[in-house]
Amino acid sequence: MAGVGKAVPEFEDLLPVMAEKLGGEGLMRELSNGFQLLMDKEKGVITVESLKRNAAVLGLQDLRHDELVSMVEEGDTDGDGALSEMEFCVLMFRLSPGLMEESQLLLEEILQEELKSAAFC
Ligand SMILES: [Ca+2]
Repeated sequence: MAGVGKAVPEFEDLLPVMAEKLGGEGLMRELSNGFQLLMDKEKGVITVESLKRNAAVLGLQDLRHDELVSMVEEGDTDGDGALSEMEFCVLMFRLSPGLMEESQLLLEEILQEELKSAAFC
């Protein structure tokens, strides 16, 4: 998978393994933990600044500022300049081509769960 998902190379190999080990719900929990680690505690979303502050936690401290910016831009589907938890999870899946290919069913299961829980918001 050369040249794919350069922004966060560590996740490419981890996600499919984690998905296999943890199942859909467990993986979602791990992604949620990752989100908590990276988010701006006051705003409850991931911003470029919060990414920069917390990237070292996930071993991403070597990412340049413009890479962090493009990571946020890439995942920011509603265009508010920050990543919500859902946007973050979707981005992680998109950055993990292996997971996308191998775990379509898993992803569907997760999205269905998300839709269910989103209905309560
Ligand atoms: Ca957003």
